[in-house]
This record gives sequence, structure tokens and C-alpha cells, in this order.
Amino acid sequence: MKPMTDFPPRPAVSVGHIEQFQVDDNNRRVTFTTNSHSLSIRILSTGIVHLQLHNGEDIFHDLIRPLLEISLQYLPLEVKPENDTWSILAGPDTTVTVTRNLEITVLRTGTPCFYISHWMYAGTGVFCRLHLTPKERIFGLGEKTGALDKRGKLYTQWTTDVHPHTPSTDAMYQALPVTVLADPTGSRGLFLANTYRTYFDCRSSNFLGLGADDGPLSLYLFPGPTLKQVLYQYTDVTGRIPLPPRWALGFQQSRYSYPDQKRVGQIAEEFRKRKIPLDVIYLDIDYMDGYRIFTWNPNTFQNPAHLIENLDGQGVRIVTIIDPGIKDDTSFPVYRSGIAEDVFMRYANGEAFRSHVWPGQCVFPDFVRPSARKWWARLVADFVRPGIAGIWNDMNEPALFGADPKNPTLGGFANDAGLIHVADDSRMVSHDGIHNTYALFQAAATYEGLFQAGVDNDGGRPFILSRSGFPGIQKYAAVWTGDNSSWWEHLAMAIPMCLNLGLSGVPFVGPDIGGFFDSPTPELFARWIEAGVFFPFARIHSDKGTLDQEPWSYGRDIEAIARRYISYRYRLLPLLETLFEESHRTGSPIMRPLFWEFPDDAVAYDISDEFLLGRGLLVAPILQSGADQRLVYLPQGAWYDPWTGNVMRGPGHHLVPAPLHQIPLFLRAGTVLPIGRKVFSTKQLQGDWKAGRDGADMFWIIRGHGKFVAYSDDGSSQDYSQDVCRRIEMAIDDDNHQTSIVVTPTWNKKVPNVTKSHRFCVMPYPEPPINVRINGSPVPWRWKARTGLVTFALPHPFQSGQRMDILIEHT
Ligand code: MIG
Repeated sequence: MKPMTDFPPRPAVSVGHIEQFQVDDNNRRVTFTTNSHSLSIRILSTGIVHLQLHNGEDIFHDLIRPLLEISLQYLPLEVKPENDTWSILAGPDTTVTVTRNLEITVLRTGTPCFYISHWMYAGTGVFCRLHLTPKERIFGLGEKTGALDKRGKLYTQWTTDVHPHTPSTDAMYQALPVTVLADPTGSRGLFLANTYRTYFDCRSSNFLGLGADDGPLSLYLFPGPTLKQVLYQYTDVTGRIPLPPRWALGFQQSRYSYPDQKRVGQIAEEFRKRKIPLDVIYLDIDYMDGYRIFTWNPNTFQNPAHLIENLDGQGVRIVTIIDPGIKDDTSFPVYRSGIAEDVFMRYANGEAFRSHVWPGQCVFPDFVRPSARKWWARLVADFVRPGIAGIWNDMNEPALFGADPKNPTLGGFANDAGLIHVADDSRMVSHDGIHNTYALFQAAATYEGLFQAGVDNDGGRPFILSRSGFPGIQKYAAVWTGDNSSWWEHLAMAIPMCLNLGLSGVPFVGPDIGGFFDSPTPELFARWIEAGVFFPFARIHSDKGTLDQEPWSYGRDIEAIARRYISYRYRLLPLLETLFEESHRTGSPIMRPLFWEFPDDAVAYDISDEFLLGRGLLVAPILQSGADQRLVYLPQGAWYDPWTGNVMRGPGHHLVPAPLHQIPLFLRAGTVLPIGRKVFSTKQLQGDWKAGRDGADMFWIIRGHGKFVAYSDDGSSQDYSQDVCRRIEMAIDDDNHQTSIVVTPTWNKKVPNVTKSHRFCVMPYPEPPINVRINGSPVPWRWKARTGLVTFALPHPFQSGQRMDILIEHT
């Protein structure tokens, strides 16, 4: 089916009036029927309302939900018909009213929070409208170009390999039909649970148009009313991220492609020699033998085991790319076994589907088949077992070169009649309904393989990097934003793109640092590293035929900047680990728009060029050539500038200096930054958990009012799911005479005792403090005049359950 140019298409007609209704599923579903369609309503225990206009195949509920292993609790409903309106009541505070012409209003404690109307259809397509208030902003929609607020355009969700993208590009690699509607009065959200091509028409000021080429118009409505609740509710339906292995939070280096294993070894050595922290090197497609997946080029990667061992000695891991295309080559064992086990995609008439990608003519696993996923998982497990740390899934839109005579237009954008997937041994589903979810199915299979191998490799936390995805991808993979370019515009665009991915439930995200196509200027590269280390996923990557793009490729001054910022990321690992764990529990993004923390601030909704890492570290990258200062918007409150020790006040804009080596950063009053020790690889931290030295060494605390819970665990196993982890809660308060820090450490008996005494660094104090006391006893402290820091160490290590009261008396 071709993408729509006219939305909704002109022949669309109304689904008509309600002719009858029926309550079933143990009183948990109400279904209204018109002469052409039926629409059912269910209400979840969390106040989420699920509306579904039935149409075509319900692939999300039939195939994706079982894959994600998500089960939802539905509430019993009470239905009150009254004249031409039905009222449906569930739980203590949800009511849905439905008029005879299918105008649906959702009320929370009596207040309307969703109004949906204009249910239409045209051929297999289905459409409706969600009423918007004029001030409401539209966020989310996954991986889209453009500014943070998505108002003003028609967006398509259709996984597409684009090169290069620009602000006017629509469909991208990810298809995330989810949106968050927010303004200072509150937030709400919506998930269009449909796997076909879907549409979000954001061009009208008073409604959001929703549509799908085929399949049901299935809407999960998240009432909020806070942004945090919206993300919690959305990730209840699609899942939250498991904790990644700690090394995946470290710095990563890639290029297309390091030519041979000798060069890969040299790259690792250079990082070590130059004292630049690094955890991962990526191998792009040229490591393979003729692009045959799960093989090694015998001339250039003669001895992978040796490479892995050599790199391991330097604390560097290998992640290899694996594309879905399998070379159509009868002498290739992977091809042969796939044929034998019947796991490849085909046409409805049974003929194999073949198309061209890197290896030439290829066949493609039909990851929808459970048997194909098992087959793939085994291949992955066998391949990584010698010590490959993770898998990079590219070309999984799926992207094709389009040389298939039967599919001249299949180059990743369109799909075609007759191409099918087999859900189980009998049920066939058209590629139209699977296309957007192909990467999700592949990621699930890859995850399973990594998990199997991890049990042997003492890993236990799979790492996948995926280019394409559908809701749920966050359960399996980190996502990078594909082939960007070494343009200032793409550095700038990475911020709103990754922020909106986070608001779409995908928190582990980042761009190719330095840009993929073209080569950055030294200045752009420096600015990109300065910003990039604060993204949840931090990796340099670049295209074939571009200049070298390692931290030292742009001269000594730039190298010094790269070293410094990559080192900052390593010092901040305890913060990253804490934020990932929060995301795992709640669905919160790691990198957050300003309005996440300051929802009352109307200006914050327009800020596309700054972000918060967690609650209180504001990052304001330099996004222009030649700029050595920029305007930074600071929301309400006091903000500490770590470069100068100055305190600035928001709300308002400040002109802030930013010489080449300095990115504007601000710490919010009441913030705690847990700071780890200096390391060159997370491998150096491996023994820390058992030795009771895990997590932060030092807590940086900005005077003010706030709460923080520092989280740490072993960084590699699944034990955290049994609560084998350490939490150190801190409540900070400050008045004219004293700063109070109440620390409550908690962990269970399986957790090793802490063996180190943490240090504290509290700031800023323009004058030296009068004294510092812990549980009433004075402790020695030091004060630095220039930055106003007060530092001191705890007299003894934290013990679970033993609260510590820290008081800093000051003038
Ligand atoms: O057609 O594997 O986005 O990161 O280096 C290009 C080669 C295929 C696209 C990925 C890019 C990767 C490249 N790939």
C-alpha cells in the first residue's frame, strides 16, 4: 500500500451510528456495533482506557503482546444507557460516555480528559480524531526530525532506512505510534496499538488526526495527569527496560569499518596509551566473510578469539553487527540450516522471498515464527559464546536494496502484495502488518540468544543496539538514531529526537557522535563529544570513506577535550546506573526535557536545545560554529555553575560563556550527583560489588531542597530482580543557618557490607562553614574559597538501616 498523501483520504466515510451494544468478557468489555463496524471499550485497573475499532487483523494483541509477555488487568464495568448516551463506569474514578454517533468522552473523577470523534474508514484504512486544547503540545512520536513540539505536520510511522535525513524527513527507522500531550495544566498520552503503517496528523490546532492503513484503530488512552504517570502508564502496556550491563553505559567507539583485527587492536591500544576511557569497539560489516552473518573474514579477522582476549586484557569488549539478510548461497551453512528448518520469509504462494542487501541476493528470517526465533537465538548464542559482548542489529527496518524483480519498490519504503509472515505453523500475516515490528521480533530472538550465552559467560544482561523498532523495543535494545551527518544541524537535532524517544518509552538512546555521513570539523567534533557523553548511549561512529573519527583524530587540543569529557562520563556512571534503574521501575526517561521536571513552566515546553540528565544536571550544548557563549534558559530556582562556582537564578535566560573546551552545565539546587572513581573501563569496577566498594565514592550535593536515592548493584547479573542492590537515600534541606543531609542506607542481607567511607562535597558556601557534624559529632572538613566547596569524609562506612544525620552549620 502506498503512503497516503491526502489524510484522511477523500473517500473516507463515517462508520455510522450505534445500532446495538453488548457487554461480555465477564463484564469487562462493552462493544457497540454500527452497520459497518464495532467498537469495544475496556478499562484497565490503572485507569488506562482502551478503545478499539475492530478492523482487519489485530496483530498487536495477537502477536506483540504475547511476545512482550504483558498481561493487563481489566476492571468490571457498569453500563448505564440513558436516551442516546451510554455511560460506562469502572473503578473509583473512570467514566466513559458514548453517544449514538460514537462521540466518546473519557472522564476522570468527573473531569473530561479525552474526547474522540469522527470515526471513519476508507477501504482497509481507519481514522478518528482526538480533540486537543489550543495550548496543548504534542511530544513523543518516537524518532522524528524537527523540534521538540511536533505540532504542524502529518507524521507517518513506517520503519524506513533514510539517508540522509533532514528536518522535512517524515518516516524514520523507528515506528513508535505513541504520543504525549502536555502543557502546564497537565499531561495525557496515547498509544495507537496498530502494527500497520499509522498516521498522526498534527496540523490542526484543535484535533489530532489518527489513522492506520489497515488493522484495528486500537487506542490506549493514558490519563496522566502528570507526565511521570503518563510514561508509567504507557510502559505498563509496552514494557520497561531491563538493566543493561554496566559496560554498556561506558564509552564506545565504532567505524564503518575497521579493516582488520590488527587495526582494532591498535585502536584499543591508542585509547589506553592516551588514557581515554573506553569500554566497547564495534565491528561493522567488513569483519564478515563476504557479508555472511555469523562468519569472520579469514584474511582480515584470522583469529577472533585472540582479538577478544587481547582486547579483554585492555578492558575493551567487542560488539559485532548482524544484519537480517542471509546470503543466498548453498555452500553457506546458515543458509542451508535455515532452508532445512524452513525459517525464511516467503510469498503467500510458498515461493521464497529474495532481495538484495550487502551480501548480494539474500533470504530473510521470518522472525515472526517462533521456530525461526529459536533458530536465530541458537546462532546468536553460538556466535557470541567465545566472548562477543553484544549484538548490533542494523538494516532491520527491514532495509533492502530493491533489486528484487518482483519488488522494484521494496527499497525499505514500500512493501508488496503477496509477501507474508507465518505466525505459527498455519497462520499467515501480510508483510504490511509486520513491517514495523520486524526489528522487534528480531531483537527478541537476539536477546534470547545473548541470554542463553550469557549464562555461560557470567553476563546475564544482554546488550543489543538496534536501528529500527516498535513499542516494546525498549525491553530488548538500546537505540541509536541511524545515519546522521556531520552537520551542526544534526548535533542540534539529536537533542529533541532523543528527548522524544525517551517520551516514547525508549530511554537508552543516542546519536552517532561526530556524525555518520561526512566528516566533522574539529570544532564540531569537540562540541559533539562534549554533549554526547551526557546522552544515555554514547558511541562515536562514522561512514566508510570519511576521515578518521577517533578522539585523537583532530589534534591534541581536541583530544584533550575528548579525554576530559569521556572521563566525566565515567565519573558519572553511578548517576547513570541510578537513572537506568529508575527507568526500569517507572518508565521515566534518563535524558529529560526541561518540562519533565518543571511542568508548570510554560517556557520549558519550547526548549529543544537543552536537556536534563536526571533531575538536576542541566546540559546546554553549543550548537553553532564559532559560538563561545550561548543563551541558556534556566527554570525556576537556583542553579550552580560548576565551572565558575556562580549561582544563577531562574526562571530566565542567561548569556553563558562557553570557550571551546567548556559546555554550559548547571546543577539544580537540592541535587545530588553520585561520583565514581576514575577508571578507564568499567572492567576496573568488576570486583567492587563483592568487595563492598560499589557505586559512588563521593556525593556532590548542591545546597537546597531535594531527595535522591543512589542505586548500585553488581552491574552484570540478573540478581537485581531479587532486590540484590544497594540504595542510599538522601534528603537535603537548607536554610539560613544550616544544611541538613539525612542519609538512609538500605539493602538486604544478600548485599555485601560497604567497606569504604564515602566522601561528601557540598556547595556552594561563600564563607567557610561554622562546623560539620555527623550524628552530633564534629568531623574535620575543608573549604575551597574559589568554588565554595565544603568537603568531608564519613567517619565510618554506611550500614544498612543506620541513618546518618549530617548537619553543616553556616553563616
Ligand atoms: O547501508 O553497516 O546505519 O551505522 O555503519 C549502510 C554499514 C549499512 C547503516 C548503519 C551504519 C552502518 C552501515 N549500515
